[in-house]
Amino acid sequence: MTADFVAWPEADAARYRAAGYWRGEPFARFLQRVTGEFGERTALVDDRVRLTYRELAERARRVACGLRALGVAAGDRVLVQLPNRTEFAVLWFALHELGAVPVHTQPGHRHAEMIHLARLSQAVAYVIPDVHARFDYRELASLVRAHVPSLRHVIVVGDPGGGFLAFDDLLSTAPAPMANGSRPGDLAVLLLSGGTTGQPKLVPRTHDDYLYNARAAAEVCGLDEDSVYLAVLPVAFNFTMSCPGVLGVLGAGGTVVLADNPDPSYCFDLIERERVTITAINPLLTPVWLDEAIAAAADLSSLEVLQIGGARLSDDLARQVVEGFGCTLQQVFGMAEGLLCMTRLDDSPEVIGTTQGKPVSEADEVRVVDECGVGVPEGCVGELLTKGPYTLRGYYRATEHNATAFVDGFYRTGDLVRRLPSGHLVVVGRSKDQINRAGEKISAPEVEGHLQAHPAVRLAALLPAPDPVLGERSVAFIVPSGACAPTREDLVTYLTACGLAAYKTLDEVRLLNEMPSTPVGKTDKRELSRLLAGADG
Ligand code: J2J
Repeated sequence: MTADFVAWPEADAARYRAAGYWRGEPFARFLQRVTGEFGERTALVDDRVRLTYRELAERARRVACGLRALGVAAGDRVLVQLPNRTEFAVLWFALHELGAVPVHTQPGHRHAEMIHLARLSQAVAYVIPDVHARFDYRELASLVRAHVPSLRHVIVVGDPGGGFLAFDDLLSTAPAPMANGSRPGDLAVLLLSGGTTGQPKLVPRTHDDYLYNARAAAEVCGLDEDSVYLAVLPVAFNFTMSCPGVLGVLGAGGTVVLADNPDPSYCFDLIERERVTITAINPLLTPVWLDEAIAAAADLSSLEVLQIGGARLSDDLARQVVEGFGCTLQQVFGMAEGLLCMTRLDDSPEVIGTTQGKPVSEADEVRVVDECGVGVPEGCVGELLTKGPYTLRGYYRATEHNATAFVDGFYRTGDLVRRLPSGHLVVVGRSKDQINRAGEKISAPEVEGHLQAHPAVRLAALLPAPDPVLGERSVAFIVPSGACAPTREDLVTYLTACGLAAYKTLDEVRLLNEMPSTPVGKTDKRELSRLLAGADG
């Protein structure tokens, strides 16, 4: 155990090494290796540039040298809030050249999340675009830097404005030899957890475990040098980064095409132009893509695999996808914390259409338990617990939370599943205090904390309600503090002013005179769920 994260017990680690899951290759060496193997092949494509493996490595080296000149050193954490552009990958590998640690954040995060993540990670630098999706990240970065003394540098891809550094200046640094002492068991990346607590948590992933995650996924997906992957969801998302995503494709010698936005007509043009073979979307995008695929003029014949994950895909939509796209559907049930389940490309249509897949590694251990932690019979619903060679053993700097989030080294996923005799899992619900709104995870306690600081709110509780488009919508139950009850608009405006990402919105507000509570005085969310179910029919 280090101060910051919980390492695997040595007995498990030795087993994972002996079995060849962990290969002792830090990401800096991974890049050298794939550059040696695939040097002149195309590694990355975006709307602006195409980079070969060699060019990617050279750029990463230059940026690493530029960062080193700024004083960024091995072990330092760096916040990365970049959209899907080649600079994301160049920066990511530059940080690994240095032995520094990227902290993944989402493009939608605003000052509440970013200040918290900067403080939690004690980041020394923050890398942003100038303007993306009509939002000026330089203003956000000014605010974050003013609140977090550890943040010494803000680096901007694009126009740095006054006072910040230009990523392009780092790129023009003369490359020099680099050596870092990264060990394969060291922290390699901090991912963002979906969250069930008051403040977002960070998931520590090591070189050994994260590379295995990507390689195992790449094997399941049959990737090779001819694979062309279209990154549609944000690359910072674990799904897009390593399931198999950017890292799995680069490991196989394939090409990653980065889409600036998920609009189907734009993405379909990319699929046609780049002869994309595999891509990944979430259930929210699925009907929109399906409509366009049916109507499309674009040639999607190169597409072999369409991965869908992040939220439950309905069996009905799964059937339509298979018919509409004419390629193999792969359901993906994953989590930043580790465990990755995928349907196999040769699973029967029934299995692909109705399950969320099975673990990618034979070393993944899965338990399905009841509320007392006792295993349930096969086929019955229970909470999914898991441990394995790429599932965390503790959140980053979160000793107190870790005491309840794990049991016997197993991570308590908070997902309710049924396990079939084949090992495939069906996700049927959730016991954790989270809303999965269109694949974006909202921690209920985080939003409740903000709502309860509103002067017109005495008590607040956030719950999911089924929604035909979003999958789940967020419903806030509010007990007002006085006669003047706040409206939904008041509260949404307030949450925005608090600096929360826009997806943590309230789709509906219901007023109550009193909050139902449990015998120990906690909000009774079961009762609120019953209320919701009753009212919804
Ligand atoms: C139901 N719920 C799902 C699915 C995730 C691949 C794919 C997704 C994520 C991800 C990821 C689901 N059906 N198919 O990291 O590598 C819900 C579960 C899970 C939580 C994790 C990947 N796929 N979920 O979504 O860390 O509740 O990762 O525990 O954002 O999403 O969320 P997140």
